[in-house]
Amino acid sequence: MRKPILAGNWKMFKTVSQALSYVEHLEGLLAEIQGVEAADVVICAPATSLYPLHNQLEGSRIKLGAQNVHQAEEGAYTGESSAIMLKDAGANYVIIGHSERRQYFGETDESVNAKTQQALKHGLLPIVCVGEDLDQRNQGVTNTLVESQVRAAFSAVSVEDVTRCVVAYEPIWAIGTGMTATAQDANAVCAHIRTVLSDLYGKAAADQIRIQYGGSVKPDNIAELMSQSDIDGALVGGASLDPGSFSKLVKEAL
Ligand code: G2H
Repeated sequence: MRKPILAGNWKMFKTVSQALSYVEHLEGLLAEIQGVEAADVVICAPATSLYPLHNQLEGSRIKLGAQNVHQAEEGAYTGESSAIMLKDAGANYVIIGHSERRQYFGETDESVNAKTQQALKHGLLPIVCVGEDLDQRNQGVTNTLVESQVRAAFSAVSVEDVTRCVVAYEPIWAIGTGMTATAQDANAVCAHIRTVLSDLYGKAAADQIRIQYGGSVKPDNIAELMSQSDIDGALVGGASLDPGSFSKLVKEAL
């Protein structure tokens, strides 16, 4: 009953011309996949490519996402993009609190919450990232940590708004490393996230919220991940950079 969502996170890759030729290629490949309309396919591109992609993708099944948003309406924040700007440039979704943003740009649970509220206010659908590092996993605090990240991210977010959000569970130790959590381990954390959401918003709302797994997702491991009860999609980095690989991943996910 939850529509699968496969989102490519290009990170800091691709010029405008590379982005445009990629989506042209991806569109053709997706058109050959039977039943592709059963899933949401999203490309989270660098801010520089959003508007050109938006123009090229008019009427396309491919949705656009940004990779970050500032929490203020506007202001003297050199180098940042507001929710209004991203929406205007054609983004439907925005990744918030990716571990690379938390690690390299000082994002905290508080800023993730402020960004989530700001995105929702302007009609962007947040993809809120949570996940533990290797030390935390080894200490056995994964569920506790992820629970506190989820509670903080959605603080003061209404039940109507939370059902528009996507949660991406990305264990940091599995990002770009080739190490993937087993499908069962990933599902156990995603199920815990749903329990936390149910505690906060009730079971009916929690059952509507899509939870993605992210971290070295590839065409050859997506099917097993998608067969799990609480995994509704994937946030895909490396394997989304090539349209052939990403379209194969979408096909295997259905
Ligand atoms: C995790 C993921 C994309 P990758 O960052 O969000 O990247 O698939 O390369 O591990």
